[in-house]
Amino acid sequence: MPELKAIELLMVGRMLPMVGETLERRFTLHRLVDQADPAAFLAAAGPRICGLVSGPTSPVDKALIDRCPTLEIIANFGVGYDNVDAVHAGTRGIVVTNTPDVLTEEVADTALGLMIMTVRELGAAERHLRAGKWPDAPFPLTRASLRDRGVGIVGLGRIGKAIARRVEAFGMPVAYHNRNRLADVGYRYCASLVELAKAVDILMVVTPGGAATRHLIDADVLAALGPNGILINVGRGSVVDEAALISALDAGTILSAGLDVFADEPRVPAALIAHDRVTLLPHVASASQFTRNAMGQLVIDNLTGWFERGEVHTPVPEAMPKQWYL
Ligand code: NAP
Ligand code: 8YV
Repeated sequence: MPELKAIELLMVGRMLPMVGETLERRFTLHRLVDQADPAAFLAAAGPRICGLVSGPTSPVDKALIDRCPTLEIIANFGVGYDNVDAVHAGTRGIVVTNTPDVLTEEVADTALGLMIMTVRELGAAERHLRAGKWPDAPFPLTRASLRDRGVGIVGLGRIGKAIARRVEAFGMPVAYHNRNRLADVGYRYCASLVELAKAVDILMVVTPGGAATRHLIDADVLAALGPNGILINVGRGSVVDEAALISALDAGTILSAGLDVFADEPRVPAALIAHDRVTLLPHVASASQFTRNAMGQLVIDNLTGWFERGEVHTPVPEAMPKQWYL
């Protein structure tokens, strides 16, 4: 077995402490955020770095990857890996891993919570109570209800399917849009997003980010969703054209929105914060100790498995180990 301590890893950005603490005990771990001069550090240590550890707020672009000529693996903390140039990593034979499945149910739970909060204006109702307004007036009846509403899921993958199961249990019809129609589900498939938005009252976005999904939810989709329509986004902020969303909320083109993700996190447009009907969460869909620890353990297992046995649990398709193709 190779001596793991001889292997140098670089953590890009901040991460759950247990990941760094465990990796530090097994490997030689450097943290880019601790370097006084990150560029000088990379120039000196890049040639020795065999593994990168990244998270959604830490971009791993072509330039960073190429600073590390002996890089073997990029282990990303998060199922979404739009922060990593996985295609470039793949062309260099570098394996990229993410953290699917272990967060699916948690994210689906949060998506349902966000949907109910938004539809029934529960955040605003709580603010009404805390502001001491209840003795003067009851909180107004909500314009929307889950009754008589259909849910359209944009991205019926692992998390989308877990959301769909929960929505079904609420007695609400489900439709979906993916690039590919699924053979294993009975939900209505809409080949276009506008068709899906016209067919439902709640649009639930749970696609990956990146160039292929940028601004999928644009002014046309919001217009198709209509004045009773509600947009929920637990995928990536980049999937929604935020300027078009703000205009649609201002104009009453749609009723409201519930957002866990934003285009420029952690910055959230003031125009969204000002909308009382909009429910805003600070990217917390997977953020329980239970689930984040499971994600962290998967990062550790992928790195340890790779350097001990040349095996990983969860490679992404663009950058898989060679033996997976055999
Ligand atoms: P997944 O199983 O890969 O599902 C992704 C789904 O999106 C697939 O059904 C895919 O179907 C669809 N899709 C991809 N590109 C599309 C496009 N251009 N147009 C329409 N549909 C498209 O991934 P997952 O595990 O469910 O995770 C989904 C995403 O959720 C992650 O990538 C991440 O961005 C986000 N996420 C957010 C949080 C949070 O904290 N808010 C937590 C976890 C995950 P086709 O390939 O057929 O199009
Ligand atoms: C992040 C997520 O991992 O998995 C994803 O794609 O967006 C989240 O679970 C989380 O924000 C880590 O910081």
